[in-house]
Amino acid sequence: MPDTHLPPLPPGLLDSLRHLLGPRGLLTAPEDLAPHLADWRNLYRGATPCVLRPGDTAELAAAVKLCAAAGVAMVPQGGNTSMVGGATPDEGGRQVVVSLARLNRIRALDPLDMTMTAEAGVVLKAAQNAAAEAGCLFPLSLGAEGSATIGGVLATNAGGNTTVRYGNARELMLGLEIVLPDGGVVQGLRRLRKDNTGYALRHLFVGAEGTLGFITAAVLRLFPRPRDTALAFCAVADEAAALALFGRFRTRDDSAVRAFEYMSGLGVDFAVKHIEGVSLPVATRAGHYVLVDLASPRPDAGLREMAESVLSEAMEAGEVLDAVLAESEAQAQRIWRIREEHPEAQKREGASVKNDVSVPVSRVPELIRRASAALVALIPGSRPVPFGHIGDGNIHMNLEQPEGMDPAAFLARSHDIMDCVNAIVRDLDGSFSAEHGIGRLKTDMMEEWRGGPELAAMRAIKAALDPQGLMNPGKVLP
Ligand code: FAD
Ligand code: 2HG
Ligand code: ZN
Repeated sequence: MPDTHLPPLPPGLLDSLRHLLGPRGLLTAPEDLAPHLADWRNLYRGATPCVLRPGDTAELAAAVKLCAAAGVAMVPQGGNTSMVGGATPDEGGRQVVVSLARLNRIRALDPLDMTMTAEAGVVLKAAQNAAAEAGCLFPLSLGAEGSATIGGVLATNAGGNTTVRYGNARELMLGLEIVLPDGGVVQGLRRLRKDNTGYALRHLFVGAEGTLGFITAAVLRLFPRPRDTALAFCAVADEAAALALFGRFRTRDDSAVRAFEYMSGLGVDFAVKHIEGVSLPVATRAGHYVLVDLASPRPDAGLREMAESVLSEAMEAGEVLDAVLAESEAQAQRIWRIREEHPEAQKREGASVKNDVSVPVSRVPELIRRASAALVALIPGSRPVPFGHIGDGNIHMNLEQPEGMDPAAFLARSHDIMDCVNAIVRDLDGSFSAEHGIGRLKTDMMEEWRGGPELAAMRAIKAALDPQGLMNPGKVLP
């Protein structure tokens, strides 16, 4: 609850910010603030005196200087699609939300350098489109790409569907422009493949979730546009068969595997049940499915023939039970929706707890089997819905509430559920947060998983760059 004994902001600050940013750049009306206060999962609902919406880097830097001088905390926000409450202010009512939405220009695109310089507020889908218009590919792809921003995907080091081929956001970044917590601007928009000039500061800000400063623009790597593609949706015998199929495709042509995604039978059932236009594209209803997306810049790569050959081998081996190859781009998109609508379908089915975990790829089948059994033993009737980026060892080991259970009573067990999965993940040498980050949700896990010298070094970096502790307080570090 807001502390009503203290003024929300030091006197005069709002006037100075209004003068600097103008009416478009400073929101204070409750109806304008509301969309910035709750997270996508509705886990948190914060409060803020205002939302700043600077129009360019210089305005942001000047606003940050004013806030820093007044000792006011700032919460960077892009598309507000964080899965861990990273972009929402706390309930105290004194943290200022800083939206990067108006920094939404593509500043440069060079097909020969294979780079694009995009501002932080450019929506991921718009960045993909800009690259495509220039005959190139910006490969980062995730379900929230219609809202998530370049600043947000870099600040969380997002992964998504194509990490298996192109890497996560960090690997797609060559340079950054940054506004530091005191308002200083780091001009690091260098589009160089080689640049060993002291500490690689840019990498500190990727994955820092806005706790060290603002990303205002980035130089991103581009790739050749795919000219041959093939997409298969397969019913597979079990988790081990899904992984074996991944191995078969990778051995045949590693560079062609653009995405390799696992879905459980229940997750697919939820997508079919809750999302209009989604249907099962194979005749066989199975306990496990995979989506295989192949792409090559070579028009004559013969990916369809390759997929047919690999799938028939896998069928003979009993790994694949049934499969369909998309006949058109429209069918490929319909098949992708089955996978991409998993988060929304789970939301509509009821309360669910997410476990965004990773293990070495070879141990994914054991993770899914052990965690599913342990979760059902923990909460009888609960429904495990594992899905995701099996080719990266990153499974969303999510748990749906038992049918008919009070959602609040189920969510009250969230920490037991996460602890249950994390104990198995630890045993398998994995990580408790693969791609969504720590945000506010997982700070209490940091001591146990990253404590000792590792956490001490993180705290030292934070203290050096943000000595007043004004950048996104309460996130990442416990
Ligand atoms: P926000 O949610 O606004 O912010 C995220 C964090 O970054 C916050 O800590 C915020 O303070 C900070 N931040 C934002 N902008 C800046 C900036 N310019 N400078 C400094 N800090 C900043 N993630 C994956 O990795 N893979 C997926 O497959 C995936 N799928 C998703 C599917 C759905 C349906 C949803 C809702 C989310 C999904 N996510 C996924 C979560 C993912 O973290 C976000 O979609 C994305 O990375 C966040 O972008 P955003 O612009 O919405 O950032
Ligand atoms: C995805 O891969 C996202 O779809 C969201 O990372 C995962 O909803 C989830 O748990
Ligand atoms: Zn994911």
